Amino acid sequence: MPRALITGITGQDGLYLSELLLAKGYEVYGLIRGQNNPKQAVVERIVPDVQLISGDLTDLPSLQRAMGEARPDEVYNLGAISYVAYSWDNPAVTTQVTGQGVLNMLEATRTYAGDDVSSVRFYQASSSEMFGKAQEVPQRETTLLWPRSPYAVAKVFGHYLTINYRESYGMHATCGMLFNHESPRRGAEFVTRKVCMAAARISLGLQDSLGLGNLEARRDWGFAGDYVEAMWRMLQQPQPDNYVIATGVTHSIRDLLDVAFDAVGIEDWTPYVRHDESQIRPAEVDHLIGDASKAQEVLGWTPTVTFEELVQMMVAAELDELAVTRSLVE
Ligand code: NDP
Ligand code: GDR
Repeated sequence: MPRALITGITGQDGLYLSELLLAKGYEVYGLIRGQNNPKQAVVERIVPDVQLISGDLTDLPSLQRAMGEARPDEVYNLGAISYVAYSWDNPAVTTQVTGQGVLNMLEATRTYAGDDVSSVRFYQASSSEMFGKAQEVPQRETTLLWPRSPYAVAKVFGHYLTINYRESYGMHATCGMLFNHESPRRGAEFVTRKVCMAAARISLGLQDSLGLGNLEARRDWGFAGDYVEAMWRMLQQPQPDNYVIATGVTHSIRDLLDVAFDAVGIEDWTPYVRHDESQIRPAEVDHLIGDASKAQEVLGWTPTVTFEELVQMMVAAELDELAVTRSLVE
């Protein structure tokens, strides 16, 4: 039975990846931080077969202990401070977790693997945010990186360090350069979930309005379930490499509002949406759109969920959850 260690187990991708690996017969270990993490209960409910190990990406000894306990064949480093806006307000802690945390995980993996360093396969969650001020459209694996936030700078550090450990030590260390991927499990701070929650609540009279920042921002949005499949396929390759994972289609926040409000029967969302200046970022990323043709050729990977299907799925999940909450209250 193959064994996997996942950092970021309580996050969106950690949950989907756990489900995928468990279904494939893996023994799955998840790193969980904090002395009483409130999300532990969520992990235990959704993926009860995952074995949780206490540890923190900023604490190398805890990671070394986790490696010894999990004895993994594959390590998926998904843990990070992942909210871009937060990284301007908290640049030092973002650098420590999202940047230095990668160094800690690479070191823990390398020293655990010992002489047979390529026997443990390593996945690093790199990001399309690294392309930032895009130097080429669409972006591919070779596009020059130009990060635009402390988060993206930390991701660039982790990306190049992963490549460096591959080249220096012969580690089977792979970078997935993933564009935005969403789902009903997306954190409520991210714009897709925020809009879908608000559309559902407004349609039921539970909320009056929704404050948003830049409505012209565009993203290449896919479904998280598809993207964790790509992560797994990357680690099944004989050689480590870098792969862009994307849909190749972009939409604006306005398009997101159109689909989400349409899904609840509201044709015109403009009376409900107000400008929230606090959501404007010190620097925005440009035209991010990914070219995943390498992943398609080498991994046989293609996205299966369209933008419209994704947003409709997320709104439907919000409505279901609100119906459950209401039935409990009544
Ligand atoms: P989430 O924000 O949902 O999850 C982040 C995870 O990191 C959580 O489990 C969190 O734990 C954990 N974490 C935070 N700080 C620490 C720490 N100090 N030590 C250990 N774990 C920590 O992210 P996603 O699931 O959406 O993304 C997974 C990875 O992929 C992240 O690295 C993200 O940056 C990257 N990425 C995501 C994309 C996306 O569109 N979703 C696109 C490209 C890259 P806790 O619950 O305790 O806070
Ligand atoms: P992003 O996701 O920064 O792309 O990072 P987010 O959903 O936060 O923002 C997307 C775009 O929407 C605009 N926007 C708003 N965003 C939020 N969160 N809240 C608002 O009210 C709002 N109004 C407008 C933003 O300006 C931005 O342009 C995600 C994360 O998962 C990263 O970890 C990951 O690396 C990248 O995707 C790829």
